[in-house]
Amino acid sequence: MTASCTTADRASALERFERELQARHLAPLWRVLRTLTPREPRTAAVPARWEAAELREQLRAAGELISASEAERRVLVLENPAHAGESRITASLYAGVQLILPGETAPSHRHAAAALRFVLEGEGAYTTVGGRRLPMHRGDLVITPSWSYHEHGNDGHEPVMWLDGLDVPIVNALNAAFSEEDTRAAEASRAACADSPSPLSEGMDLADVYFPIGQTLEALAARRRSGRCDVHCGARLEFGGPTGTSLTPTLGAAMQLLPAGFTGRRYRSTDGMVLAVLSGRGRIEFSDQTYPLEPNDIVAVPGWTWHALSAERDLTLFSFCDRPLQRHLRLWREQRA
Ligand code: GTQ
Repeated sequence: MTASCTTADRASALERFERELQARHLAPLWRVLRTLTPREPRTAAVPARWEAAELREQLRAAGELISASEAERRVLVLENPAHAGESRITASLYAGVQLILPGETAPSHRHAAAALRFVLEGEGAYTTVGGRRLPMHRGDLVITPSWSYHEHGNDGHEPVMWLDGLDVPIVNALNAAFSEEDTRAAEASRAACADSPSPLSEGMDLADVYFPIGQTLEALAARRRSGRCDVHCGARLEFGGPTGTSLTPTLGAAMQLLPAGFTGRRYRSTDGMVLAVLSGRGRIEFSDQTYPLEPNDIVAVPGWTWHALSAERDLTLFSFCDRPLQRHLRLWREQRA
């Protein structure tokens, strides 16, 4: 009797104590310990897919309703359903799809966030990085490293669409975001073509920022011929500098080929990932749902989420992720079923 009274008294005293702590900007760790240091990652982000036809339709509508000069960048941000309003597709990655119409330009600027562009559709656009104009064809990958000036334009006759991947959530979590407009003459007027000898900004090498699709597919075909086909991810190549450095300190990217009939085993890793289908047909299976994969579909694969890939027809997938940062921090882990 006495003991239970004491227990109840103590419980209410503790409750009162915890309420009083709040006013002093103190908090009891014993209430949040498992949230702060979970047994394993528990991401709020959920798997999601954006179907190519629907994306294209919404972008077309955006093209009619807002000009590139009004928008500055005409982009539809891909938001994870569990993170509405937060401009993130996974906990740590930003993704958007940008549309640039013939004759439009998106003015030169730079920001602390690093970016990559993977071209989904249309001919005739370019991105200028560090003073060098890089033509963009479907499947090309263009990197704009942190704090490098970049501008986009479309000299062609068709709308051009690409996937933007940025490390914005990481940079913002670190409260290290800066940006500025390019106050010098427009980059485009000075920019030379990629195949002219005009140098890039100091410390930048063309091979580090520009990955034309032809060379990517050649390398992938060679990987496939070599017979090195992983049971989880098929023939997979990570983009990187010539010396094996990662694409950017935060973001990595890869192209992978799953041969027709491939059924991958389940896999998960701590990095978040965004997939874009270059060609072919297949599907991605999560624990609760399966999405078909068709050209230009985009899928969010949150970190530490089981998934398995399979191909009906030779399936070529582009992806980007925050694996380089996690590796550098020695946090990266993977698990293979
Ligand atoms: O093209 O510079 O999707 O600054 C988001 C922020 C694209 C860009 C985005 C950007 C850009």
